Amino acid sequence: MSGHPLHRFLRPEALPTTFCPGCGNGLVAGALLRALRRASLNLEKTVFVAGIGCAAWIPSPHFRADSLHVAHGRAIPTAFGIKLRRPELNVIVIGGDGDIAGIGGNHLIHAARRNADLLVIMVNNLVYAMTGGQVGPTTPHGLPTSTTPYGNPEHPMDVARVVAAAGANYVARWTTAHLGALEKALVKALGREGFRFVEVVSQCPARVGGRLAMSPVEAMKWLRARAKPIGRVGPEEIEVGEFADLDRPGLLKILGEKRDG
Ligand SMILES: Cc1ncc(C[n+]2csc(CCOP(=O)(O)OP(=O)(O)O)c2C)c(N)n1
Ligand SMILES: [Mg+2]
Repeated sequence: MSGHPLHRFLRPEALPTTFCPGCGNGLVAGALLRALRRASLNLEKTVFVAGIGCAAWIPSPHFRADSLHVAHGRAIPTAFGIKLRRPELNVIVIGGDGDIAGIGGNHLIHAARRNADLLVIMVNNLVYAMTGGQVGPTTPHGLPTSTTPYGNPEHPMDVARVVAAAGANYVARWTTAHLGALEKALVKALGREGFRFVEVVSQCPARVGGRLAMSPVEAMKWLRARAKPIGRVGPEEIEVGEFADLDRPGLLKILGEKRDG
């Protein structure tokens, strides 16, 4: 690792990561670190907040930055508390589908509605991976999981569309098989104020791939083949692209204007 341009963002004592071989979390971490470098963001002015789950381990312990690991589902309100107190900091939330859209779903919708000045990155590996691969709010209909061994009888929530409808400034969805587009979306999101949400559909070799006898490479080919542009998506496919791209003032600016005026 030494000498690699991203090395300055990582804590050497935390490497190698504890992620399973072939996990998408390393790809998401790489895309985010490249985006931070491209956006010339100072990590000393950045705070990462994560709840509980495998994806929540992306920032802490790996990133050489201040990070908080908080209660499951509560990363968004904690992060906005930090942003309100220290508006000069970049505050970035990273978590899984269960953390952000399941137990934390109400916080997500209302932070988007308020256009709260946060970047939220949700790694959607389709299940609650850390606890054993249980069905969650984004599990596709029919997918077998540890709690739905005959296939998920429910239908998933389209989280990117929900967040866009709730009022977020910027919303994009890509997969770990679209790292260039993901990095671009993260750079754009880092440059905005207000609520920004980037969903990354990702492979989970341990809890999903194993059950389907699909290797990480096959899973990424599956993601690439299933991803279709917005509005051109079939029932079993993954809609990718930008769902919101607005430049409205964030909540902090509005609160500041009210206070000063
Ligand atoms: C309040 C609370 N409820 C439940 C749990 C158990 N728990 C830990 S991680 C997790 C699921 C995480 O799933 P997700 O957010 O999708 O992350 P992943 O592991 O899939 O990356 C759950 C239910 C907990 N730690 N705290
Ligand atoms: Mg998950």
